[in-house]
Amino acid sequence: MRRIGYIALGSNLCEPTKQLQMAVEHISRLPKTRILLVSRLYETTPLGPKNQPNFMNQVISIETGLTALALLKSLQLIENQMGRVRNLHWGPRIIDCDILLYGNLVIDSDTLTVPHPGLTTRAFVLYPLFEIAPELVLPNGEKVRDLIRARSLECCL
Ligand code: ROI
Repeated sequence: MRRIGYIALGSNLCEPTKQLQMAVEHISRLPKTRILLVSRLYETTPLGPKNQPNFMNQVISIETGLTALALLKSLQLIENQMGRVRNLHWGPRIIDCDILLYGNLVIDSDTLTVPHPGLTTRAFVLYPLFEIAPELVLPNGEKVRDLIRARSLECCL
């Protein structure tokens, strides 16, 4: 079964713009997967420790025949191939590829939570998501449009 997925990308190390480009290229080469839409890049101030560089953030949509778990594993492999090292919690990173949404599925397992728990509160995710999917409705019925409007999110962009 093919589903529409939304992936958030973030980087604040080693030329973040290039890292995001490379991540999109890697994702475009995944089996049974094609990229539908790519948001522009958003420069954002870090959530978490402030003594790190600003982030570049982006959201893309894909159509994929991979299962959610296979997609997660593939994205983790891409992160590792691109030199991501997991050390500081909420520290700087070369690349982050997070599954925001996977079709209309709600997944709450040890390894994967979808929709992504940060989706509804993080401006650096909501704005690029809204750019490429202004009419998007979450599995619980919430509209991305309303999340941005109602919370009058402090804009970190
Ligand atoms: N802050 C911003 N602005 N963008 C991110 O992608 C991001 N990713 C993270 C933490 C460190 C929580 N902060 C972030 O993982």
